[in-house]
Amino acid sequence: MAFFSKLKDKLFKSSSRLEQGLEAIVEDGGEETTAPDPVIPKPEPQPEPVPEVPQPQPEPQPVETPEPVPADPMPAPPPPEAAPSKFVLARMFSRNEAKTAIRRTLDDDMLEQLEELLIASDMGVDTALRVTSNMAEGRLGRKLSTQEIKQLLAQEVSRVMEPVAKPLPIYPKRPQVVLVVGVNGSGKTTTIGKLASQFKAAGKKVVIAAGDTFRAAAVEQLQVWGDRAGVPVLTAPEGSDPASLAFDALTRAQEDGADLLMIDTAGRLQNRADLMEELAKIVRVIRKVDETAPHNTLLVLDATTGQNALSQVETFRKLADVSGLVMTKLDGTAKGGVLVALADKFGLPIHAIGVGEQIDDLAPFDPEEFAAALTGLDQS
Ligand SMILES: Nc1nc2c(ncn2[C@@H]2O[C@H](COP(=O)(O)OP(=O)(O)OP(=O)(O)O)[C@@H](O)[C@H]2O)c(=O)[nH]1
Ligand SMILES: [Mg+2]
Repeated sequence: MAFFSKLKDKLFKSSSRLEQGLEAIVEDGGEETTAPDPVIPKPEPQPEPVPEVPQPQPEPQPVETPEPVPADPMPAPPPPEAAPSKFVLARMFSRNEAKTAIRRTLDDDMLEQLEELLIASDMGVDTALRVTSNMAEGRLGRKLSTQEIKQLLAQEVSRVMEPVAKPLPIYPKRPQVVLVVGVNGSGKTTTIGKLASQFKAAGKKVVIAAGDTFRAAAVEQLQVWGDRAGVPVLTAPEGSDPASLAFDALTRAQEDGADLLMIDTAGRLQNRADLMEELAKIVRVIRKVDETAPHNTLLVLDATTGQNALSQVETFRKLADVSGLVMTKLDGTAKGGVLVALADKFGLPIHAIGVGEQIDDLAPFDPEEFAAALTGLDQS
């Protein structure tokens, strides 16, 4: 299955909520028209080219062309150097839309409804306002179909997400130390297991340190993931000092010539001061072995917590030098919009998204795919 349709499938709850909401908005006050609105002009051209989609796709899709896919369905007239697919797409849309479609005039009422819908999808008030006002720019008074609204929304969402879509950077420094933090149950251990498996498959030598020494079950869980990924897991007795385990793990990773050391941490401590002290101690101690460590501090967030993810970022940025985010549990939640709010508010890199509990359910973050999946836009 093409990755896109998998993501769309998995983001079904988010996309179906938005999709149904958009349909309801257009139908409310819209009317059936046969003549398509001639243009949805966008004042400025698309600034960024579409990034390459890494997954091979079974049939030719417009996203595979090296040229940017037009976000506006009917550019008129298309520039002479536009890719053939642009014309094909534009013709396709004109044909389909020319039949009959319900269109609604974009006015303040409609914009307000769109804002409410986006806020209800956990995009947050500020981001929802910004996105809708960008959608409206130069288009007030135009008649738009649901498909056109979806395209506009997807375009604006991917514009917000584009700058933060960055894979976990790999440095020449070996071993590269990745500290993984996040609240209890956010998916830290699972994400480490998935990442370890992917890096191993890419030929990297990976070591995991089970830094959550508070719960014996946590260590066992990590060992199961380590076995699945074929990666050694260094552990310490329950209740022992996580910082000293991290120290030993880094020393061992150096001796073994490992490329990557991933350090799991506990999500639940008595209070924030404890958590801060523990993370600070881990960092202090590993710096005795390598003063440049940790090279990445990954904050793992659970999408199902919705707006709460925003305050978690604020909290953890005070506790640790967070360098990037992983958003888990995007499958089965209607709160996927929170990722747009996070990107808009903090601008921290989003390295990957978790879309399930299995080892291969961690995907690189692709803004175009995400935007299309979130809005229910059919890209095929
Ligand atoms: N559906 C789904 N479940 C996930 C995903 N990532 C993690 N989980 C599940 O979320 C639960 C908690 O995951 P853990 O990896 O144990 O979370 P943690 O942050 O290590 O938790 P603590 O060690 O208690 O702090 C487990 O049941 C995982 O299977 C995901 O992307 N999708
Ligand atoms: Mg854990």
